[in-house]
Amino acid sequence: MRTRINYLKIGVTAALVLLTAHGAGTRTLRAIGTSSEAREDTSGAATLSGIVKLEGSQPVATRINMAADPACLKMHSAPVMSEEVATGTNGALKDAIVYISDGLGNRTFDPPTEPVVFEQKGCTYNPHILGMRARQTLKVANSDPTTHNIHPAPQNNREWNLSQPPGSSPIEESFAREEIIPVKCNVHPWMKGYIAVFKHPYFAITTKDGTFDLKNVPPGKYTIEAWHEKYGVLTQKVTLETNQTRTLEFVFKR
Ligand SMILES: [Cu+2]
Repeated sequence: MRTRINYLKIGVTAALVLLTAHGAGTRTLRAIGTSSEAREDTSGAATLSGIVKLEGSQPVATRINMAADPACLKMHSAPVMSEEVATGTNGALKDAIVYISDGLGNRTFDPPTEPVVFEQKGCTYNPHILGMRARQTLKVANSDPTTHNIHPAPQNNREWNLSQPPGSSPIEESFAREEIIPVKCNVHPWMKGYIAVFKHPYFAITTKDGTFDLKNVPPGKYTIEAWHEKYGVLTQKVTLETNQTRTLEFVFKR
């Protein structure tokens, strides 16, 4: 009985720690742009915003079967759907990454000192796609009462593969180079996510309304890419004048 109470205590403490960590992470994600803006010279900077859409009949989300791990299954009262393709109204596409792929020249950008948090929660990744900067600290948190094995599979960075039992403190790692890295869990085959690493702050991940905003972009000629895990990459070239606000639309086809 005593052991059980201790386990409960550990569980509650761990949950509180992770809640705190997650809260901090959420704030960090919002703060990335702000802290970078503060450091960079933003006079004359332009804004590039727009929307990513999926044209054609809208895909039906597939249901994830978590029966292989009862601890995962127990955490959900409603069906859990795959996040591979998620759309909003009028074909708005969620979880596309829009970023400057060329045109920044030899400008360099210091990574934010705040970490980003990639959380394993309900045996899924939260967020499904995490954006971060090269050399920024990544904290991988396990909020579940089951063991996960986080395994990013990069092409251009060091690969690692770590087991994380319930109640463990967050794993701290970082990636040195730009890359969109697939992440999987070796315990739960349905767990799939991505960590997108950039050496500059000009990237955005679309929410359910499909929109993106790249703020404080120095005037110049750029190649902008929109990436989606299922539909690939679309590219557009754009010239941004001083203080200009431009909009772009990216349309993936099924
Ligand atoms: Cu897992």
